[in-house]
Amino acid sequence: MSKPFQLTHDVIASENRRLEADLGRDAEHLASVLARRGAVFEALVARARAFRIAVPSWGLATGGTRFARFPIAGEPRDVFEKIDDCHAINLLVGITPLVSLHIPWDKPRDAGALKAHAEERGLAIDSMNSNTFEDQEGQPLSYKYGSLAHPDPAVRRQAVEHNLECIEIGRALGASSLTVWIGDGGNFAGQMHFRDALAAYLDSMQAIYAGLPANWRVLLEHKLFEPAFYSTVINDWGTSYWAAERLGPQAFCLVDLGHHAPNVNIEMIVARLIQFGKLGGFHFNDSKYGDDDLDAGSTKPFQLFLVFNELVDAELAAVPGFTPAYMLDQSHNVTDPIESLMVSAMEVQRAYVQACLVDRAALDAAQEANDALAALAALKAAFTTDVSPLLAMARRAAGGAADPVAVYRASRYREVIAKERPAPPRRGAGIV
Ligand SMILES: [Mn+2]
Repeated sequence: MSKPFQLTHDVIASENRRLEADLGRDAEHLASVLARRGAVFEALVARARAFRIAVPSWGLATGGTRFARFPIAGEPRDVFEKIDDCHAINLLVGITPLVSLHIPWDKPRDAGALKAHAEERGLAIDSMNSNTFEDQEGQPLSYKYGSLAHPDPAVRRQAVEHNLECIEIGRALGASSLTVWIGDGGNFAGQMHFRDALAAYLDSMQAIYAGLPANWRVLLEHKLFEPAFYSTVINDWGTSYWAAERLGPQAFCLVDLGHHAPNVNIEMIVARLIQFGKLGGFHFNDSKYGDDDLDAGSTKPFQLFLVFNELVDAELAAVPGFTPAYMLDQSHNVTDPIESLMVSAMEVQRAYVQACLVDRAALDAAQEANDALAALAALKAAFTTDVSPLLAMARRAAGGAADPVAVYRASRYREVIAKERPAPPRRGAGIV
């Protein structure tokens, strides 16, 4: 069998040459604008290049809604092909060498072979995601009424065992964290005893925590609603923080941007978790109504910038233990998932670089002087700066594409892999 189609640096370089003259002029102009503000273009390129965000294996196939899923040709049929698509993404954007896996869908027959497959492509597995929100074939007990917080200890035990298995698989793959989101909750008032359910969750999580390797983290993901529409067990950051605090120093909170009520001040939640030493990571996406799982930065880019304003502030202040993991968690229903993931990774990187542009001295002075207008102006000056040429230069310097979507489309990657992957993909993995 011939080797699967791969994008190459040669293809990327020839496309980059086409854009070279314009990019050079745009970058020069931006560098002079930044210099007037005391910022150094090359230093920001270095920070942009050092930025890292993980791609979710479950985002590589077309997503779906509660109503339907419309697959596209060439979707990855197994975890090896998912890694191949992640490789293409990382070659083009240069900031996504990490992959988050979802068990059981990504459970490898041979963990060593999968690890080698990823490493050969310059990729590493970062976080293992468990699934107890859907039943699997052959599974003895159902998660219909919950998992880690189920009233029946036998169901809880089964869910704990699954999470411990995720850790074992992850250990063989070189992963470093377990992300736990549960669908447990109630659809009706009175369905669930709030305090008993949370106590059961903590008890189950303690058994999982006990199985963590010493260098691992467990990331607790809260969610206000869905699939349960009246109450959820880990409903908000406060409950998540309470659980992480009780579990111990290897437990942290994960913020999925879509898992809050509309208009909640997420950047403030981020600041609180930083201050309390429990911010473990993010699932980036965007939303207009609920957990829409739209592409990061597509709907509320200012909110994304404000989140990064808090993150960069903590980075500059060298807050002890501040090493959050950045991951995408999206559902791509009407776009090519590879294109959406590339654009989303770049939008998160854009928010990071824009936050790096904030004049912290001016912001501090405005806050000291209670000058609200000047404080907002300091943020807006950074947010309204078009850093696109800087990001393109950073990608180019890393061997990536100045315009990743243009190169991807010119390479006809989707059409070629569609021929190489004729069999229909398995029904998609879960979206959390
Ligand atoms: Mn999530």
